[in-house]
Amino acid sequence: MTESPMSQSTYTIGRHLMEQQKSFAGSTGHFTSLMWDLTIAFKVISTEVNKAGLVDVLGLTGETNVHGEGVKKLDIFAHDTIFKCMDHGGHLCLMASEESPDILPIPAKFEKGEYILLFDPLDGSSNIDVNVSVGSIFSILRKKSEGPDGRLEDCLQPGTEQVAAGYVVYGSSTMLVYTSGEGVHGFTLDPSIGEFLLSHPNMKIPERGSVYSINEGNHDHWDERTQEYIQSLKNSRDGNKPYSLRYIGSLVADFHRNLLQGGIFLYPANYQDPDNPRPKLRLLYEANPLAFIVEQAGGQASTGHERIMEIQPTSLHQKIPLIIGSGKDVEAYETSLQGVITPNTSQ
Ligand code: P6P
Repeated sequence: MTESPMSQSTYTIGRHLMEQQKSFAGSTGHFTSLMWDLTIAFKVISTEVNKAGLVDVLGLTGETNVHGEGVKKLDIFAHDTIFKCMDHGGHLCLMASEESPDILPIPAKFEKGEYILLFDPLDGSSNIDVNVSVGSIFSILRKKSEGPDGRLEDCLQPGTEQVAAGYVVYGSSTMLVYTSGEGVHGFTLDPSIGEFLLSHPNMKIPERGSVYSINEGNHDHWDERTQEYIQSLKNSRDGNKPYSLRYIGSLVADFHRNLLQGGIFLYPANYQDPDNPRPKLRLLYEANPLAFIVEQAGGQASTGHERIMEIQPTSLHQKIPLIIGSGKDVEAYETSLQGVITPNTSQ
């Protein structure tokens, strides 16, 4: 059925979720209302992020606000907002947050469900003070353990077990991008009506980009093959222009740009110190959800040696090298690493 322009512009995420629910035989509606509850949390966070710069101007000292309430750091505010929006819906049996050292059980007074929510409530939050885009990232798994309460083992599932994953980028506009295995879809928040409207259906990443995203300041910490690969991007080849460096330092913003325009994001480990390779990005809260999205969009996500989504997690805050983006670019990097014996890089 061809969507009329009017129906396209009012194609809300709620309508999208209901239509997707119909396509899943035997669906109970739990996933739909879980996702709906998440969108509420993201709208609340978007409002706070977008007025963050006014904390001082409005006399909000950062200690107490006009209502006498403590003005929390935004990443703690985002964590608390997601937890409070998600703890009572009866769809989750457990949560885990990048901001919390341990698993987050559902309060005993609430009904429990079959899903687990892993989230990075506000990635790149240090960028807020300089008005750079930040983001929330989420990953949804299905409980595998016995009994009503989720357990740590339910969080430590490979990325291939994800039921859904997504991110919200709080930038010039607030945009939610998610997949439930049926392609990648982008919804832009219309603050005038408080609705996420479908703006980017069936997103696909170009198979090769012309942009690379990496913190060049870490150059001396990379292994030689990575140094050689990055150098090769700076040289024109096959008559093509050199790649451009675009690095915002906010994972969701860098990933989102590359998803739309093509390119490769790299956060290798520090191989110059084999005893302390120090990867930075987290497997459960960053690498796996973005890997699900990029693969559904036709791209790839790797440590440089193995597919991110096939890694068996060993701890909640495990860190991992992340090479993610256009498939041809990720493959070119993996090829450049052939023969490099690197230490076990996940911590
Ligand atoms: P660096 C932000 O602090 C973050 O976790 C990601 O959003 C971002 O990609 C990365 O760290 C930037 O790290 O070492 O380049 O500042």
